[in-house]
Amino acid sequence: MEQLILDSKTWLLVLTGAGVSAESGVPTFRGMDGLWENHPIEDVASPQGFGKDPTLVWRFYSQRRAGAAAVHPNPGHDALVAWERHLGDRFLLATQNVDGLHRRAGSNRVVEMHGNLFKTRCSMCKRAPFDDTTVYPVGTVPTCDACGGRLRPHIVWFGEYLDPADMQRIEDFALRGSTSGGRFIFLAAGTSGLVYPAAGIVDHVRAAGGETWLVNLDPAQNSNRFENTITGKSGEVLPKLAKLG
Ligand code: BV8
Ligand code: ZN
Repeated sequence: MEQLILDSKTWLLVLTGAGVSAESGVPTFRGMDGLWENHPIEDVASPQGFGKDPTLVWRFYSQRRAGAAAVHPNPGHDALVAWERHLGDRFLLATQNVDGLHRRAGSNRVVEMHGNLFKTRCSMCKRAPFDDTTVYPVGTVPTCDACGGRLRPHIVWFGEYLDPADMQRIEDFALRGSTSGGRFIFLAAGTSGLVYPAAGIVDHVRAAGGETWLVNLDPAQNSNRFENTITGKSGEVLPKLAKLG
């Protein structure tokens, strides 16, 4: 397999998707073929869905919260921790995953673009999102003890904007990497390249002259926009892919 040389000249931006957590036992989105208990994912991961049936949405997220708490990081997560430790502030991990496994594995330089299953916020008042591991009983919708409004998962749903600060952090890193005079590399792993704006990062990197790599089990929607594509399981490929120089 080709090797990714990570040395003192390398700047590396990594994007991960559900495929990186698949070997930990977390179901992927396309693996659920966009359905959950025969509900289209947009019905349980959108503000409209939450407005229509908050009990169903909380059942979906409580189930995934319990599921994510019961699994562990896999060697793919561990490899990314090693790369961060080697590259320091010339490494940044942007993840679409909400399962919290990157942080549990030891990643610190992480942008959780789509939120986190273990955070809850009020859908009504400006109370800050808070850590929450509660698996709420089926049929209940938790309410805010400050304003009585419905609580919601601190997740970016379809049709909702990502946190501008998160996107800014990714863009700033890509700008520094691409103007560093070193080698700026973007590697996406375990993502079907369907969901924007995450799926568009590869285009920004190419426009900035960066090198692009994709590690995925199947061809992704945006595979053809990557210069280097490695087909395989991230838990097997990532630990062997990098040569730390
Ligand atoms: C936004 C939180 C502005 C929920 C998620 C039409 C065209 C283009 C865009 C749009 C459009 N219509 C609407 C949009 C915008 C929409 C979008 O992109 N829709 C797509 C579906 C077309 N995007 C948005 O709404 C975003 N916001 O655009 O705001 C705006 C505002 C108002 C109106 C319009 C626009 C918000 C997107 C965030 C949505 N929230 N997650 C939750 O998690 O419950 S997205 C959700 O999908 C997850 O975060 C997930 O991570 C993400 C993407 O999926 P993947 O991670 O890629 O996972 P997937 O299962 O798809 O693929 C796994 C891959 O891994 C597979 O390819 C498989 O082969 C591979 N694999 C499997 N096992 C392994 C493996 N690879 C390696 N190793 C293995 N072992
Ligand atoms: Zn409130």
